[in-house]
Amino acid sequence: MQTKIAFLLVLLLSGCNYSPDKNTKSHPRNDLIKTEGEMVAELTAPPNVPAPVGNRPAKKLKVELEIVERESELSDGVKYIFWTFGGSVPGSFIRGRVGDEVEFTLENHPDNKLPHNIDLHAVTGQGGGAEASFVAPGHKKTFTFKLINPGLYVYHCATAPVGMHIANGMYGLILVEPEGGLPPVDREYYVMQGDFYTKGNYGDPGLQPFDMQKAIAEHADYVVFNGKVGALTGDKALTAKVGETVRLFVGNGGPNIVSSFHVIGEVFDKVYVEGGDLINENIQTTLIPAGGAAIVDFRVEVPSTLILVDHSIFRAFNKGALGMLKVSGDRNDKVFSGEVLSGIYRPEGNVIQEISPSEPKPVRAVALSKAEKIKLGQQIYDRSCFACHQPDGQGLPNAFPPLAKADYLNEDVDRAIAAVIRGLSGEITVNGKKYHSVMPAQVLTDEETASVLTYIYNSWGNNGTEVTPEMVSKIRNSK
Ligand code: HEC
Ligand SMILES: [Cu+2]
Repeated sequence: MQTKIAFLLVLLLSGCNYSPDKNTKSHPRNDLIKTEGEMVAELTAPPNVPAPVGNRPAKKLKVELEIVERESELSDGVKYIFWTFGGSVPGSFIRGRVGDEVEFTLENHPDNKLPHNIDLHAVTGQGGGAEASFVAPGHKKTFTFKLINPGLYVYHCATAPVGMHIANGMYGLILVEPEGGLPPVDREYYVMQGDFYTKGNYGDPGLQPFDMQKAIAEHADYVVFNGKVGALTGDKALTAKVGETVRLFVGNGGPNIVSSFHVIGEVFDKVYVEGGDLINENIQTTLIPAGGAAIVDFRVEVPSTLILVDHSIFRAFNKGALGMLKVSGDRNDKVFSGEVLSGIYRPEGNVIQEISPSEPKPVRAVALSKAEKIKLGQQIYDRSCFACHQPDGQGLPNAFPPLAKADYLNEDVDRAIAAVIRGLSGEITVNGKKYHSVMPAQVLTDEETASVLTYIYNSWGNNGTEVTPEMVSKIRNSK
């Protein structure tokens, strides 16, 4: 009995884990780290990040960040007045290391209309620097702080009304690397989610003012990565090669919406949870709070187009929270074989599903030009068709027919319009191959249908047909 108690005591004592080493690691006195020399911080616009700190000593780090209020696109054809740190949304990426003494200068461009400031979550001090940096247009303010805690931190404007300044794009990330730097990887990217509130609905063209009521109600019209629908798709997709390690510095500026960050077709080998020291492994989806961040690391093993999404999934396919990472290189059939066999399995029967349409959208007074249709059409394609018909309209063998150089499409425009607005089922032959599947009816306006088809007809070697809303309405009414 006595030996048992003694054994338990030993266990308890060793379980309490007291060791001076551990203690200093979790409570380091980074405020005492001495600096050697000074340097000007490299700042980068998304999706790029400055060079890693490596094993440089702590320094005096000079950061000069300019606030720019400017008009830019929230989506193709949708304009918005963004307020930015450094001209981009999210703002310039700032990278330092523990022990750095930052001399931070915030400049408010003379053409700006409003005062602003900055609250950096990496700062230990009053308001994260908000009071010290409050600056009117045509002025600049300098304050200093020491980077004490390593991690990935959000910064944002904190000028009243705070929500409005953030909603207009005033946020970014500052990375504080640990002593010796983060483990090196082959590629690093900067991705930040944000939600936007406009007077019009998603996709309504023209200059869209901020809508305070929707922001208060948290009814986002747009949820996007890097400030724009499509900022990371098509030719702006991120890239990597098979065998490389990729690190994403992912932030969420909010102002309201929490992100269920996920990459379709990949598993995160490592997640630095909430951007801190805790590393979780083998993660599918990581939660990124508004005003928070995470670092995700993964190795890419096979060629594919990985899709970055907020897995609160309507945001991805209907509000813009979708990006791409194109992985090129050799196949590895052991890791992923692609389709081996396919057949039709349809327990619910062949009924075409229709989503009940919302209120009809107002008809535009002036018809869109062909070029405008193609632009709008590409956006609709990326949102509504691409998941099945694939990025370049190539389709998927035995499942989704191609739209690129498709005889079925090019032969008969009325038939194509009908397929889009009513859906399509039963056997069809496209380019000599038989398909027997179901395409759901697409809930699109006449103009949207005309635009997406015009885009398709004018892409990928198709015959250049221009489809008008009138042609669509004729088919719709001939039911
Ligand atoms: C859920 C998957 C899915 C989505 C989304 C989808 N389609 Fe289809 N589409 C299909 C399938 C499956 C067929 C073949 C149906 C059959 O076998 O009868 C098809 C057939 C077609 C055809 C005729 C065949 C051809 O290759 O020319 C056209 C045109 C077409 N789709 C256009 C579109 C457009 C435009 C959109 C977006 C607005 C879209 N589709 C969205 C699955 C989809
Ligand atoms: Cu501001």
